[in-house]
Amino acid sequence: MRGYPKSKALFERAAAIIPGGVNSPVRACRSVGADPLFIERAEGAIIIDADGNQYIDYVGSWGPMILGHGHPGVIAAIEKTLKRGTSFGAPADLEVTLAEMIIKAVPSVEMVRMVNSGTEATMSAIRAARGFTGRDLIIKFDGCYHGHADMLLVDAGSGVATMGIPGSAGVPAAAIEHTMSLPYNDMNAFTSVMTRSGDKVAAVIVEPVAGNMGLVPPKEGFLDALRAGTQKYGSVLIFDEVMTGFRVAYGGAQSLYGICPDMTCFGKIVGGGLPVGAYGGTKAIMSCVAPSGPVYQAGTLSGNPIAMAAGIAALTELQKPGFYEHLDQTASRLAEGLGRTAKNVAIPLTIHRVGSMVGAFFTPGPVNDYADAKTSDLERFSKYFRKMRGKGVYLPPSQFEALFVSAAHTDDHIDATIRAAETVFAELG
Ligand code: KE4
Repeated sequence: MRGYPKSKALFERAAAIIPGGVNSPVRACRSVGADPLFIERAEGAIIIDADGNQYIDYVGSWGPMILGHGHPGVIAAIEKTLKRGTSFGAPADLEVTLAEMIIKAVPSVEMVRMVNSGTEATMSAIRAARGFTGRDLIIKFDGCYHGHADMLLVDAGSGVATMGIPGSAGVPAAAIEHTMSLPYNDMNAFTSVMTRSGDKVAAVIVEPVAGNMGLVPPKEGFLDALRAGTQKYGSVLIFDEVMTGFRVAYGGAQSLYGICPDMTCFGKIVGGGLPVGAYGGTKAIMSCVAPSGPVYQAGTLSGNPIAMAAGIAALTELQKPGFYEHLDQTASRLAEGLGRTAKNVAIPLTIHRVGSMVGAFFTPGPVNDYADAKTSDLERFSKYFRKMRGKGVYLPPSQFEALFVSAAHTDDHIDATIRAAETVFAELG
């Protein structure tokens, strides 16, 4: 039987001085009725808590750990670069190398700027799009999360295409008055808004594969409709590939679906587990960014050499022949196994997979948007989460997140996970 005394003691100390005892809300595990585990270390597909309990990890630091934890190539690159110092506040070779790798991997990106998080990437991309077009209106989609910049913390309005309402305390109505949120995968809603207001739309920002309402792939034609509509009215199409970039393919979701956005946002994998974000796009748009142009954006630690070295090492590994084929086979084994075991005990489970991202909704489905995702049985999901953690499987603590499989996950890890799920589903039935 697993015990958690050290995690419990650490959580008590943390809760007294850090909001909710965590440095990012989802880690608090509140939506699944559990306390967070404090992690001692991680290696490959395994994460070890402060009490020495081991788990097969499907959070992967929320996406960055596609190689598995503590990859020797990444660690070596960090150690080597540390000897040069940790931060210069001046340009260095490594940030140029990583920029060149991103541009080579993602042809729609002609220029790129490094930042320190996905939030900074999307916030800056929107400012650049507004500066480039001289327009204010932004369109996003319900259930898509683009970080916590004020203008993107929007809950869908009551109707299909009403202006958003603040999705958080502290976000003034003025901050989101130019942000509209539409149902994901709803081409008609999008097209009718663009017909009415397209010439006022600065940018449309979308997760090309949604990973923040659980995993919801784009419907056939949805991304094409966004591309056509933004092209027609001179709006900037921004693909938020913070999660999907270098995850679902080396060229990101845009390479899978054959859509060329005007701007792309990156994060997570591109930093190899260290704090990195990036935003890029056409030369015409990116030349508007200071100091080349009038759109201001800055960052003390942007392009940090240690983080750049980790990102370069990670992307170098991802280019090895067969990397994604093998990764996707492992993820497919997991998705198929979860679906099969749930079906065997008549648990309604809708499974989605895109590359090495896997989603499992406790609802009969289909799940094509946020409204569908919210039909999931959250109580049943919470029990599933707690029981799986008790059996040594570390899942994302929310129905509205995606599982991440890494190159360090073996068939044995997957089969052990499926065996645990078989027992848990039977108990939930
Ligand atoms: P960060 O600022 O957290 O680095 O990135 C924000 C962001 C932007 N765009 C997409 C598509 C994202 O998924 C994210 C962050 N993802 C969440 C997990 N769903 C981060 C986990 C957390 O908030 O702790």
